Formats: sequence, structure tokens, C-alpha cells
Amino acid sequence: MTASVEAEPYPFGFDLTTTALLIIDMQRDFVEPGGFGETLGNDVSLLRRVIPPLREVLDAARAAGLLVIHTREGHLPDLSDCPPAKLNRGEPSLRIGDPGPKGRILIRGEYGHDIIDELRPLPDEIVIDKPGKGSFYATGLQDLLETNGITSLVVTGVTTEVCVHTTVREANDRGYECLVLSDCVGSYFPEFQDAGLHMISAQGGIFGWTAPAKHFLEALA
Ligand code: TIU
Repeated sequence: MTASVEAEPYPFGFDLTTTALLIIDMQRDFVEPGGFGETLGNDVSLLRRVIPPLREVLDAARAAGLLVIHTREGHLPDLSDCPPAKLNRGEPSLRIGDPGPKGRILIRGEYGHDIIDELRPLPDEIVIDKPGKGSFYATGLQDLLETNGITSLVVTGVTTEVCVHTTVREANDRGYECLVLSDCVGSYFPEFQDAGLHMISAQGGIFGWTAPAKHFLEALA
């Protein structure tokens, strides 16, 4: 079944059988206090506003039979996949791998690294663990999309100008058509949220399309 979403800069057409919902890094480490996002000096409450619309989108995508892919940013317990440039960057209150209130910061297998309860993956849904900001670097995402015949991505998650942007830019170069749901992506910086969304849809959709969740839900209905 084909459908069309009212979007910027023009309607986004997609086929349900070749489209996946990508949910980026909705982990406790980014959206709850005591995690990686807070150690970087951020107010994590700003990200929590994406949870209700994203939950609706996830429910609708599941009901429509869309492939659902979740990602998690994080590192192996021995940090062998964390470059020193990332580990030593800045002056965080806790570094990656340090013990925090939700376990070791941004380490796979820790409570803080996992996806929030509200968006918990179903047992048969794909979870991609990634060491970087982009979802393609050092992951099997490209193979997975090819195996499943996916050509379009509906992109959600956090944060807009970091992991969402890196992923969308790479996906665009790899030939995927990306619709970013504007109220289902979040930034710690309101000004980056607006600019980040505009950067995607400007110049005739230089990286892809943007639309509020409501328009995507209408297209699925
Ligand atoms: N710091 C920040 O805004 N984001 C990240 O470090 N990772 C993701 O965006 N997931």
C-alpha cells in the first residue's frame, strides 16, 4: 500500500512494505536524570516531550506492520570500541564508563543504556547497538535495510542535531528517503531543534522531509 504524508518541503510518498520506523537512542542515558546527557550539562526534561507522540507513532507503525528498528548509542564494558577522542572530550561530570546512578555511563548492558520503558522494543523488534552518533557506522544497519527491502525511513528519537542528523545525512547519501517527524525528535537546545529540522527540508529537501507526527498518523489511518 502506498501513502502520502503532508510534509516539508512537499508531500512524502512511501510504500508500507519498503518503509521502516527508526527510533534513535531513546535511552535512559539521554532522557532521564543521572545519565550521559545530564553529565554533559544538559536539561534532560526537554527531550521527554517527544515520548507521547512517539509512543503513538510506534503503536500505529506496529499496527500497520511497518518494520520497527530501535538504536542505542553505547560502548562495550572494556571501552575497546570508544575512541579516546570521544572518551576524553570535554569536562563532563562523569565520563563514559564511570559508575553513575543508573549504572556505568553509556555502557551496553547497564540499566541507563537501555531504552525507556514507554518505548520498550517488542521481543521480535530489531535493536541496533552503535558506538557512534550515526546509525550506520560500525553497525549492520545497511545490510539489515537491504535484506528487508527498505528504501524509506521514518526517523524519530534523540537528539535532533546529533544522532538524528548524523543518521539522516548518512542515510540520504546511501540513497534512503527520510521523513523526520518534527515532534518525535528532540534536542537539549530549542534553537538547534528548529534549525536542525529546517536544515533537513530546506533547499528542496536537501537531506529529506519533515512533518509532525499527526500527518504521518493520518497517512497510516
Ligand atoms: N549529546 C547529544 O546531544 N547527543 C548524543 O550524544 N547522542 C545522541 O544524539 N543520541
